[in-house]
Amino acid sequence: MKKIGIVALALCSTVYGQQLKSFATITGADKPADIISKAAMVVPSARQLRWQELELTAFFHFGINTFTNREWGDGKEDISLFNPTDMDADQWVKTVKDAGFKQVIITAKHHDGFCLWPSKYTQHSVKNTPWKEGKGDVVKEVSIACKKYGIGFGVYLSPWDRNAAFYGDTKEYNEYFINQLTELLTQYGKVDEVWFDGANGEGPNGKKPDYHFNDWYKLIRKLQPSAVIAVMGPDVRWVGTESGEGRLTEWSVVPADAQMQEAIASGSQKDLTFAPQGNMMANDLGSREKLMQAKGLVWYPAETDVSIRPGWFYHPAEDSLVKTPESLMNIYLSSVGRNSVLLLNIPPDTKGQLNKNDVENLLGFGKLRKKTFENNLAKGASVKGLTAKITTLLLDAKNTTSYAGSNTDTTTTLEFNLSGTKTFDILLLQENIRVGQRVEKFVLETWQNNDWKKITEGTTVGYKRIIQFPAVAAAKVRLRILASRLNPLIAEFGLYKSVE
Ligand code: FUL
Repeated sequence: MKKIGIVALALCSTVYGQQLKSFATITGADKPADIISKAAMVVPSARQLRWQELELTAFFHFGINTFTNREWGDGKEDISLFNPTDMDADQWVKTVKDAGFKQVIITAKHHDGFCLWPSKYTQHSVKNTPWKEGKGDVVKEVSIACKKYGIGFGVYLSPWDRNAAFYGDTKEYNEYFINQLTELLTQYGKVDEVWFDGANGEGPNGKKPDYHFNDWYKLIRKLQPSAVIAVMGPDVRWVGTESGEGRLTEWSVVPADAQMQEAIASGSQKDLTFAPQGNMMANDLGSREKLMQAKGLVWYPAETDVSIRPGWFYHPAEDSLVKTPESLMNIYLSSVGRNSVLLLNIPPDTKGQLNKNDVENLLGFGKLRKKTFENNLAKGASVKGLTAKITTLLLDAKNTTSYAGSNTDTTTTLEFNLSGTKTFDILLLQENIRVGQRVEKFVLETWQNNDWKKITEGTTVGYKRIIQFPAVAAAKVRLRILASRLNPLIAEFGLYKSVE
């Protein structure tokens, strides 16, 4: 669709005494093996790491479209229609928090240009609506609720603005955009994510403005240095679908183009903006083959956005089409379980509340997920050749501790003697991404009738990999890492039984 990522630069971190960075350059002198080990040493920046560990973030699409029953407004709507009868941002945030979500993003301005906060720079905002006699501020109410419930707060600000009369004028529009962004970044406390969509239509003068992304990024880094900038931004990329399905092979390290190399060489990488190489929606973004053609490498992880309903905005006709807890669980498995963060949209209705069907299914999903993953059946297992202390690293539910194996071997076999026969149908793996993403191929086997039998297999792991398969009973299982970019660093091994 309209989301093509643009990447800027990243931070350095020290892990186990090594200086690890979220980008690397490749020179003509690098041999294939050097490129692969460089890729394995690229790590998330602090802000990317915090974001990845959230796992679940929520989107609230709310605005004039909620009241016109549309998905995309044209900017000409009568904004006196905006009048939530019982606005309750507390209910939105409490619900998602109770369902296990760790951050929210509010559509402060969608493509129609209507602002959910009383911006000084336009008349097309809540300040000119009957809601609270023009004294309301939805962005503020959401930010207050996020603080109250202790979860992250993010803003969606659509670059495409179908209301601004000067939208086609690059200079004027960018000034306007910077002013609006400044309001959002200075009036609501800490902002944890800024989400830019890639849609860019024509203004009334038939022209499309150039978006001055670099200026926007600099402003965000200055005013909210810990916020990730998503989709049309340097920190987080769009997974490429809106179905809730991520890639089976999902590398967080992808090629970046030559501009990055020049900027690093000139020592100006702090202001760097560079486009990732090629199509970020392609199926293969980070395989060995792709890396061989790269000029640079960057940590650029995937976010999977999907709506709980068919549309992004609330439509009464979709009340019966809210995704069930089971379907949300499948989405969790195919997004978070495929090395991505889930951004689930739950659109508030014309009352200004989440509809009861959405609330019920969301809480149902939260319960189902909790129940499914509350009991790691591998807990208490011993691992052949490992001490109890090392074994704990694999089973302590912490992705910060990991089993490293021999640093001269890119394969590993972990043979688990479970405490008795266990029945399971889910495998969960995590790598310690603080030191990079390495695993390329793995297989899970069980010991049955005096032989090892393959149960499931996969390629990448990254932050988290979850695979569901037909239930199997076994007392002995083994995980074989068949290929890895450096010695594999396995942070977690889990076996679970899905809830009936
Ligand atoms: C899209 C937009 O055009 C949709 O309306 C929605 O906001 C979605 C999250 O991104 O590109």
